[in-house]
Amino acid sequence: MKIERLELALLELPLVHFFETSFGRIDKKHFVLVTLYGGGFTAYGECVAEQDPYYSAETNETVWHIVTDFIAPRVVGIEFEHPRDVFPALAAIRGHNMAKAAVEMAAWDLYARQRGEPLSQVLGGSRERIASGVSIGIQNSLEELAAKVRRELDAGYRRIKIKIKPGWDLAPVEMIRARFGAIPLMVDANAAYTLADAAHLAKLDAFDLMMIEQPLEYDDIADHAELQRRLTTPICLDESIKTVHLAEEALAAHACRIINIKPGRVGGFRESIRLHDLCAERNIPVWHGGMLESGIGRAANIHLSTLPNFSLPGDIAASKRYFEPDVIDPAIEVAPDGTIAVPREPGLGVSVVQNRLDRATLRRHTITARPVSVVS
Ligand code: OSB
Ligand code: MG
Repeated sequence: MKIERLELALLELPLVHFFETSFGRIDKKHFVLVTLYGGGFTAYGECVAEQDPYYSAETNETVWHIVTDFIAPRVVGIEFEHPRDVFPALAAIRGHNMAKAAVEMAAWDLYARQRGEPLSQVLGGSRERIASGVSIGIQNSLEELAAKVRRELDAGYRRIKIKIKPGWDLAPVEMIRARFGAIPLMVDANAAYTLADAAHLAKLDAFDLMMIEQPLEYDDIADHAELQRRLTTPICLDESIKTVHLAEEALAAHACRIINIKPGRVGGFRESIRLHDLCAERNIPVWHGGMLESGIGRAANIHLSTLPNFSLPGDIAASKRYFEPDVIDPAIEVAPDGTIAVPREPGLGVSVVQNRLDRATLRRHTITARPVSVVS
């Protein structure tokens, strides 16, 4: 498989509803889309970096820089036997997993399209449908939160996750339990607490949550281990699991009992599969995280979720919760039983609407092979 050309585009899509986490509120989604061309096929990789370095250190601008100056010269014009060889080819570049993942995931899509197989099959997955959960951002009031929870339960979603932060934690959980009973419920703090809050967080134990996601700092394994000793609620790590190696350290330290997999965070599909397999070996359930992706990235997440150890519903919901219209048509929908069908067409298996992409594009850059394909 030869990658003949790489295109970068910076897109802006309005969100149907603002999304607020402990690090802030956004009402538009800005992301970099990588398009690869090879053998007459076009493939996509949606980057999950954001405009601000709040979830992770990467931003759309660092992605643009790293892909243009360091990743493209190592992949464009190069022959790869298999997309699993792309991540190792980028080993000289430290970090920047979201930039690497966008290119690597597009390479898997290109490979799958060339073989005429759905991405899920190439990744080694076998499910035909995946279980869908929702992530509900911080709201302006408990009433608004209750209305959202009601709507998502009515739509069939299989678990509800709410974002929490100091000042918006016990009350929303208490309200949901009081009004909606024993629904599958979890919380995500996006690193908003410190170990000094351990006694406060332990009050959440009374609500029988499925898990608490990333309560403490994004690079703090030891404190999570200490916190887990003080909680009965399982800790799930998101931000902290930046590499498979860090996951091994976190599991060895008992810093979490569940892991959320986002391919962008760990450098793409190859590393996600390794992380998935590591967790399977250790009896650690995993679920697929979300980063408010457009239909392109959402489809990629669906395909990866077909692997067997994705045993809990992921943050992969219907397109219309985020974008109306999405950049793909038909949009991704959730059935009344809270599941999503895995696309069966080759590659990502969704149809990108070019004029919607064009309208959303703020900036574009094309990179073709250099005359000499050796990186000095
Ligand atoms: O922590 O899981 C997170 C969105 C942006 C950044 C981080 C996170 C999220 C979500 C949204 O929770 C999940 C979704 O795509 O619905
Ligand atoms: Mg999270």
